[in-house]
Amino acid sequence: MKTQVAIIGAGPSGLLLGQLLHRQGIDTVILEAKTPEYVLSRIRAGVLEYGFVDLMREAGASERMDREGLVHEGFSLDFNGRRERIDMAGLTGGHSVMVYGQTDLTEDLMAIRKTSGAPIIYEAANVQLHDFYTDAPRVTFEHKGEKITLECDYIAGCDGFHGVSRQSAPQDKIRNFERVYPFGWLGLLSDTPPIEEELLYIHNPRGFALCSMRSTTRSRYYLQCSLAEHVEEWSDDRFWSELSLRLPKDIAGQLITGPSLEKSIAPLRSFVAEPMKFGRMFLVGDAAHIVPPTGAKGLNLASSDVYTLYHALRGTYHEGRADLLDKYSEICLRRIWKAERFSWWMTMLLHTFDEDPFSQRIQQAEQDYYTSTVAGRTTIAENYVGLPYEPVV
Ligand code: RFL
Ligand code: PHB
Repeated sequence: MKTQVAIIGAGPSGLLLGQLLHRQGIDTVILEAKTPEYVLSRIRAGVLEYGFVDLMREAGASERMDREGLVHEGFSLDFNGRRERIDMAGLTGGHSVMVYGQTDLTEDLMAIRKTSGAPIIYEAANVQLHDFYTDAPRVTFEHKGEKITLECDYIAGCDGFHGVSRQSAPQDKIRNFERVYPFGWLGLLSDTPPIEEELLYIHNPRGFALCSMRSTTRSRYYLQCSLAEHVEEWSDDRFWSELSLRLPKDIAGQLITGPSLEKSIAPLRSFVAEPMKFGRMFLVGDAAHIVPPTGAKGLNLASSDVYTLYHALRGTYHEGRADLLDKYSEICLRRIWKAERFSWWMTMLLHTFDEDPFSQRIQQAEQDYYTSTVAGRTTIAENYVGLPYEPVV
């Protein structure tokens, strides 16, 4: 089997990259370890930066998103009952975000891949990357009991944090940066109308809470929880009563509860691997970096990596610009570290820590300062809508 770009992983990164390259006449084969149903069962992101929205349009994959996605021009922060709205559009010259679930977006990209006829192999087992420091990289895998070799020009490692691509990089050539946080997020999805029209991030002595949504009839809520807790210990009733206790008092009565469609706990982590290029193998999205979800940046960073690799590959194949791929890592990392900083900072600003009194007062001062000045609110707004993508030239 032969292709130009072998893509490992059919999450949003791999599918979007595949579609953009397909439209440029560049051949790809996508290898995915799981089934399509499994990939779609993971409930994750919901907030898309305008840069991601534009890239979905460029990929010709935006029809349903443009029809059903909710454009949000602001969101609110609540500090123990003191509410501050961040007017994203007003503070950034008109930028907004799109609320549209990762599940729907992945489903759209899967459907387009199917229509395009470009190959995607689900349940590819024992995927291994070879010879990516030569001009003839290979990927081997097993499918339906058969051992298959895929020859290619380049490998795009879009296989998430636990994938094989990052692990295949030579250990003496990679450096990892990491921070773990002493809590997780317990998420619940339900077919109930959202408590408010916009997202609400809540700092409360009982712990952080987030009111988000997927549509006008489907809500997504999160609670800060301890890492020792198990999801089975959280009945729906327990979740709703804890959320009510953390909601601002003036709106707690408006909460509409219902049976959960999904409930899960995610640990919070910051992680970056440097570099993101190893010969002819490139790390993309969660394969290279993780952020705590407080800034809604994970999927959006995957999108800017895809944008950069797509433009570098297009320049290489269509204009003979071999230099562009060498810039991939540095262009991506400049944006990644800024999003890492914002996600870390939002996490520190909004969660409840078991901290000394001095640190607690500093947190209060940060909350106060950043929301009471135009400069502070602008900083939050411009990071939340997404910093601009760097041109690949
Ligand atoms: P994914 O989505 O993990 O997809 C990787 C794919 O690779 C497959 N794979 C393999 N395939 C072949 N061989 C192997 N050896 C393989 N190993 C793995 C996997 O099965 C999978 O299908 O990575 P990708 O595409 O880079 O996408 C990243 C995003 O999924 C992630 O950043 C976001 O979900 C993060 N995130 C959020 N991001 C946002 O931008 N906005 C948000 O509002 C937001 N909220 C969230 C989030 C993540 C969360 N969790 C659970 C981590 C909320 C939560 C709770
Ligand atoms: C979500 O809707 O899943 C979501 C929204 C905003 C975040 C994190 C997650 O910061």
